Amino acid sequence: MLPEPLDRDRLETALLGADSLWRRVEVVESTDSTNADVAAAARRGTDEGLVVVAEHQRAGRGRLGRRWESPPRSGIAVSVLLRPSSVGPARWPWLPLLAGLAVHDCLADVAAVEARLKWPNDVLVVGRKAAGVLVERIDTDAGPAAVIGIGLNVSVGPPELPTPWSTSLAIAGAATTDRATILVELLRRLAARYHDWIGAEGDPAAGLRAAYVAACDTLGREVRVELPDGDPLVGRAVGVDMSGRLELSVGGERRVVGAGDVVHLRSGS
Ligand code: BT5
Repeated sequence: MLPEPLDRDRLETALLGADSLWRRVEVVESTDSTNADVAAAARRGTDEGLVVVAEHQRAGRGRLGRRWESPPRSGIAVSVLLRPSSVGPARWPWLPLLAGLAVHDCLADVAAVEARLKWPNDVLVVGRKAAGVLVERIDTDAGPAAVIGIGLNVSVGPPELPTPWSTSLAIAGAATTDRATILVELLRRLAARYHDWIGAEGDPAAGLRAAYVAACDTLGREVRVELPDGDPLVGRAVGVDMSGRLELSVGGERRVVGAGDVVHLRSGS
């Protein structure tokens, strides 16, 4: 039996309001990609605060042209439109990390699931991926916009998992698998983190970096980083710099990586 559909009225009642970042919530039965829908809205000049949720995506996007796959109503597929015009572009790479942290916070508080972040923004539960984040910067006539897309596996069971390295809240024994409850809390935490970040003019030293580091499972580990172009790097993850990049020690040399896929090799000593 399919889980309950998402109720737009319930979401709007919980999320919209004079003080809220969220201005409008759309729930669509099926679409190619909520990120693509929100990007199109951004290009049409839509203001910050649009939320688009899909019960199913036919062509959900991952990073670097990859796919995000999830059966209908088995998870959360949500994208939001932000216009952080007061924050300089050099600090925008913190947005995906901030979004991963919001998922992490939500899972701990609402679902009683201890998640850890794999740099930059995979959300792992017991070492497996339960959620992913895709942030796209869109140039529009009204200035640059950020589309933050989050995919979270909620009720999907083992036979339907897209990879052997993925998991879901149901598999993790979460305290709730009610998607509306989780989505509302996730968007509240995302709004709170975003509010603090804007208030600090994007400065990660104002608390975001420390919170990220505390939630990040990559630091201290031996890792292999597959770079978008070039040979993989193998070394120890030692930090996250002020631009949100991963700092590595490779054969005693410091290397910094802004984009790539991390494989955790073993825990640090
Ligand atoms: C991500 O990419 O993890 C970003 C996923 C973002 C999805 C959301 S859903 C709402 C919004 N609209 C969109 O179109 N996208 C966003 P990446 O780090 O590149 O990981 C993609 C890889 O994760 C795939 O190549 C698979 O190996 C794996 N994968 C695909 N579906 C998955 C799932 N449901 N759970 C766990 N892993 C998955």
